[in-house]
Amino acid sequence: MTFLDRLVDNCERYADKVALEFLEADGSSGRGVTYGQLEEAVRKTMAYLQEKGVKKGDRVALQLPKGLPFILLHLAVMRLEAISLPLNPGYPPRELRYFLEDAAVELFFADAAAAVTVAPLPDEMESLEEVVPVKSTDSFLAQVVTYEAARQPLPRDPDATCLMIYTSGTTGRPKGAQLSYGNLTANLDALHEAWGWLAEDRILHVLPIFHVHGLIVALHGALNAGATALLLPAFEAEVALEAMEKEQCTVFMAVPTIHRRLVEAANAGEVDLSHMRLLTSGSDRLPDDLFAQFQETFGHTLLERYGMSETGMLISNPLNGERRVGSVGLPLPGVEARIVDPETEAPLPDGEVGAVQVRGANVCKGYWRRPEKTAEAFTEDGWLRTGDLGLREPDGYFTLKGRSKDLVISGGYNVYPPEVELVLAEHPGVDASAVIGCPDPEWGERVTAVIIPEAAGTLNAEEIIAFCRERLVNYKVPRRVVFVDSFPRNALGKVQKARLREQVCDE
Ligand code: MLC
Repeated sequence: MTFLDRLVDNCERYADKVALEFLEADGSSGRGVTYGQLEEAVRKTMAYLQEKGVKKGDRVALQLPKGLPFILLHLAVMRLEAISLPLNPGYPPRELRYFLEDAAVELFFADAAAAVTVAPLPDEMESLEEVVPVKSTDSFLAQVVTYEAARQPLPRDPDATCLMIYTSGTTGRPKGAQLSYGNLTANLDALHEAWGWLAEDRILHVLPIFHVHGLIVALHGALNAGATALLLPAFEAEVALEAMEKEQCTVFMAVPTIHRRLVEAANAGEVDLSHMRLLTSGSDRLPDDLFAQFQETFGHTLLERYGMSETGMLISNPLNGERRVGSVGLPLPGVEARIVDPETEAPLPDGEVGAVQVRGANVCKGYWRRPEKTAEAFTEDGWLRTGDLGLREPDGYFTLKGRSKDLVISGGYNVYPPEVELVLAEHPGVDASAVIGCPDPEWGERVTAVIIPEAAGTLNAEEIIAFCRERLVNYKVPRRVVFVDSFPRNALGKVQKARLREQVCDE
């Protein structure tokens, strides 16, 4: 049994209940899809994909806006034992190309607006058979309704990969974390229990659906519970607050940047969120001041949890019990977490800061076609090295204390400095660069590029930002550029980023 069995059961059990409602950008009501309609449309989409030749193990990339076609394709791909590869619609051609090539994608669904740019790709890429432009929900549905609903049995192999999420690392190039049916099922079950999901829940969904947070935790979480997801195409604080109230929502999940904007928007007027029962925060550390301000403003205590693309959710503050400020809480059912010495990897006593390692049925089996990266990421006895530092309190709560990996988190998105540094290295005026995160009240961290120019006075910040904009998705583009003559380096010549942050960030 996988989460897909549960979803199909829910579609029968709650056939007439709204599973998804796509709100308009201003929060007004939009298209509703019942559980019964969802199942019918998924089966028709499966038949449509089968006709396109999709088979077990194929990679199907979805670079589509947050809407019904994305969700139908994603579910149908997984039902066919193929692999869903969601992609940020903001990826410029260069980044997109990398993902399609690396994952050896066979079929690519693209937003029609990008279709002209991507149309020639099948001629240039060996594996890619077809690019299918999707114009609108109506045009997509008009196409799939003509198919006879597929009768394919549900996937049975828990170890097969059904979802691939790209994440980066210290070497700069992103790699695909292979999540299996079993991984997702274990994590959905754990969260269902830990957060007390109810079929009566109504979640206001404001996150992008190309990441684990918006896609698995929020969207699948709701469908797994037989609940209703009300999806906004993008986050806008006033709209979200109004929609939560008007729609009498009970659940909301977001990142600290979003929670801060909600607090700021609510301070301007009266908001009653007494109908909410669960508001969670993740993807980045929740600052203590925001935890308190949120409580004061809304009378709700944010439930902070910790996860990553490779694992889904790992550790969470409890639904009932102490939600401890500054802490990410207790390991979820079925998840083991430990703190080890970063050098020797020997377990450390409670209260000592070390490297966080995790193990459990939710943890991915490794990276797509990167056995050496998989071997680096896991210990011999199967613990995943998260790259985060933290400590365990004597009562079992975990607190994160920074990172050993070179990573910047901006507005809940991970930015891997080596990826940005590779782009900067291509600029003819850049001799060397180091990308760091500087603390920022709005974004958590601000991507900052520190550059040694080829010749002093020849470069300006605007030019560098424009260069990056053409080559990187928006959140990776440096928000600040600083020119220096040299970097602090250690004896091996490696840039000391901690020292560089001290020198540059407070300026
Ligand atoms: C948008 N911009 C960002 C940005 N998001 N810049 C830096 N960091 C970000 N996160 C850019 C925009 O392109 C724009 O650039 C400018 O910042 C201001 O835009 P905005 O309108 O204020 O931003 P907005 O579109 O409202 O987006 C902010 C946001 C969004 C917080 C709603 O970033 C967001 O949805 N974040 C959630 C990310 C997420 O879901 N992460 C989950 C990863 S899974 P310009 O130059 O065009 O003006 C994971 C595992 C786990 O980490 O545990 O959850």
